[in-house]
Amino acid sequence: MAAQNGRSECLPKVKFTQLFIDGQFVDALSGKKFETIDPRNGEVVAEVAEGDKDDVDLAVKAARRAFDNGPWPRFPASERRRRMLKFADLINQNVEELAALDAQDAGKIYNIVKATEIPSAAEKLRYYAGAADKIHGSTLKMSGQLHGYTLLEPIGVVGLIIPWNFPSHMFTLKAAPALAAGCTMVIKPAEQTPLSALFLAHLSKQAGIPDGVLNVVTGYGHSAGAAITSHMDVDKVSFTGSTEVGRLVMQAAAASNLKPVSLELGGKSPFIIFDDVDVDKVADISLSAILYNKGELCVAGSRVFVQQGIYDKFISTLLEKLKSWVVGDPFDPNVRQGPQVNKKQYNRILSYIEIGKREGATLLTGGNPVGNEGYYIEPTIFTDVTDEMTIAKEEIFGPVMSIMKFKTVEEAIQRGNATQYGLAAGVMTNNLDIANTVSRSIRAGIVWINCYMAFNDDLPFGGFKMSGFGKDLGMECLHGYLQVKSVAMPIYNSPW
Ligand code: TXE
Repeated sequence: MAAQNGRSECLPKVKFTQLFIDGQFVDALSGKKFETIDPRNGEVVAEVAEGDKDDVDLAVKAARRAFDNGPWPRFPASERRRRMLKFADLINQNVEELAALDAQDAGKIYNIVKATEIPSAAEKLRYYAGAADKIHGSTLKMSGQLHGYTLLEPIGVVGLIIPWNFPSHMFTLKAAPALAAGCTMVIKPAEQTPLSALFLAHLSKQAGIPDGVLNVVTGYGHSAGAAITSHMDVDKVSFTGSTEVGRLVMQAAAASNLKPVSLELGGKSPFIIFDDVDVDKVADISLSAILYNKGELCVAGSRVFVQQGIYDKFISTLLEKLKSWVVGDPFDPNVRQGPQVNKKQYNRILSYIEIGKREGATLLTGGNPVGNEGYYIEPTIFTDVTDEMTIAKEEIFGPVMSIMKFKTVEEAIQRGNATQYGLAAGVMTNNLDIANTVSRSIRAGIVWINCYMAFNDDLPFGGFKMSGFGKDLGMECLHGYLQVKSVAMPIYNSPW
C-alpha cells in the first residue's frame, strides 16, 4: 500500500453555486453561503448558497404551482419520457465534468465515477422514462351493481434528501422515478457535496424539464432538510442518510402533515464466506465490499464471517492483495482509494479504530492516517472481533473490516442476523443448499450470492429493520411516487 501524489489536471471549473428554484439560479434569501471543501487537502472548492426554511418555502411553492397548474403531470407520458431521455443524454455528454465535481467534492475515484456512476445515473432516467407511459391502474368487477377501477396518480410535491457518498447517482436515483410519475420536487443534496446537484439542475433545464418541476436547495440538514420534512405542502419525502436523522424525518413528517416517507438508512452488513469457495476470488470481492468508495457505502460488507477451514488462508490472501492497494489522490489513475469525505467522517473512523483496539480486537493491518494532508486512512482489518464489540455493531462508514471465525451454517445465520440493521448481505459458497438456506434466513433487503454490490435498476433496493423501509429502484420505487385512487359508479340493470 502506498500513498501517491495525484495529478489534478481533471479538476473541474465550478459553474453553479446558487440555489435552483423555479428554473432560475438564485442566491439564498438570507444571502448566506457555505464552503464546500476538497477532502484531498482541506481547501475550499467553492462557496455555495446556503438555503434555509424561507428558500425551501419558495421552492415548495414553485413545485406546487408546477404540479397544480403546470404541464409536467398533464403531459402525455410519452412527452415526459422524451424529456427524461434528453436529460439522460445530456448527463452522458457531460460525464467528465460531473465525475470531476463528485471526485473533488467527495474524494471519489475520478475514473470509476466517470466509467460507472455517472453513466449509471443517466441510466436511471432511461429506465424510468421507459416506465412513464406504462403506469396504469386496474378495472375491477365488483360485487353488487357497481363498476370500479383504480387510477394511479402522482403523489404531488416530493422532497428528496440525498447523502454525500454518491452525489450524482443518488440525485437521479431519486429524481427519475418521481419525474416519471409526474411529480414535482425539491431536492436537497448533502452540504458536503452540493456541486454536481446544481450542475444536474442546469442540465434538467436544458433537457426541457419545465420550470418549477425540479428545484434544488443546497444547505444544511438541520435547516433546509428539516424545513422540507416538516413542510405542510410537501406530499412525500424520500430520504437516504443516517438512522439517527431517519428518526427525525419520521418525527417531522408525523408532526406536520403525515406525509409518507421512505428511508434508506445505515447498515452493518454480513459477508459470509463458506469453506468451499475459491479463496482468491472471494478475497477480491470482500475487499471491494468494504473498500469501494473508501468504505463510505451503506451496503459495506463490514462484518466478514469466515468458516474455520479457510480462515488462515483467507487472511493471508487479503494481506497479500493489500500490498498493491494504493491510497491517494482520486484523480490519479493508479489510486484505488481516495480521502474520506470530510474531517468529521475521518475523525469518526479513526475513533472507531481506537475503540476496536481498546475493546480487544486484533489490528491485523492499517489503522493509521495516510500522508500529511487531506483525510486519507489506510485500509484497516481487525480480527478476533466478537459480536458484542462496538466495531461489530455500529456503522463505521470507512475502510474498516471486522473478521470473525465461524463453524456451522446455523451459527453464520444467527450471528449474521445479530444486528439492528438489515440492509444487505453476501453469502459466498458453491453449495446451492447453503446459498438458498442463508439467503432466505438473513433478514436484509438484498442478499448477494457469490457477488457483492450487484445493483440493477430493475432490482428494488432498501432495508429491513433499522436500515429503513420503502424501496429505491425498480417498479416498487415508482409506485412510491403514485397514489391509488378508486373510482366507482353504479351499473343499472346489469345482467351479471
Ligand atoms: O448523515 P446525515 P451524516 C451514515 C453513516 C455516516 C453517518 C453520518 O454512518 O457516518 O450516517 O453521516 C440531511 N432533517 N450515512 O451526518 O446527517 C443532510 O443534510 C432533514 C449512511 O452526513 O443523515 C444530508 O443531505 N435532513 C447513508 C442527509 O440528510 C437532514 C449516507 C444525510 O445526512 C437533517 C450518509 C434533518 N434534521 C450517511 N439532518 C447511507 N444510507 O448511504 C441532516 N439531514
